[in-house]
Amino acid sequence: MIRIAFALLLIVLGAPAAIAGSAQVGALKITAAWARATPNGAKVGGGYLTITNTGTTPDRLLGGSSQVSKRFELHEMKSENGIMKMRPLANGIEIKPGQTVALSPGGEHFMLVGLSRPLKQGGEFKATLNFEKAGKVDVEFSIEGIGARGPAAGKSDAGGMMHMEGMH
Ligand SMILES: [Cu+2]
Repeated sequence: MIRIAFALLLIVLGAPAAIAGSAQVGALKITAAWARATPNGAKVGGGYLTITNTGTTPDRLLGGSSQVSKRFELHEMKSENGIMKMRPLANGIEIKPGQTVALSPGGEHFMLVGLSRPLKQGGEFKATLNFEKAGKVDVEFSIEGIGARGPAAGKSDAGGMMHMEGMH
């Protein structure tokens, strides 16, 4: 019984690291990191995620880098004369204490500029986020369909199952 309990404990402790799309640095929790698949030959792609500040001081997402693009820029969408345009966020995005900020299609997003390979649905890539106070943290972005609105449901559950099977 003790051995079984210990094995279960290992699974529970090991699970967070195994979940793609999540990370934590200091008081900042990052979840649902995903990107849209890109057509062959595309030079840019969009990346999205959710950040929650569980701490007592504000922090700021300044930008980052990715394994699959020359630049990993923070952009916002703004309507100008009825036309949606995007532009770089020079000062990043502030996350106040207790606040949850979601980057999403049609809103603030990461722009992968100068893709070194197409983003293929079902794959993933690693990116590093840079926060003003919390510093740097690596996150795995899952790659969803070209028209996806968010990360596929149940993906993290599947990862958990694989983890458990590995214990046998
Ligand atoms: Cu953009």
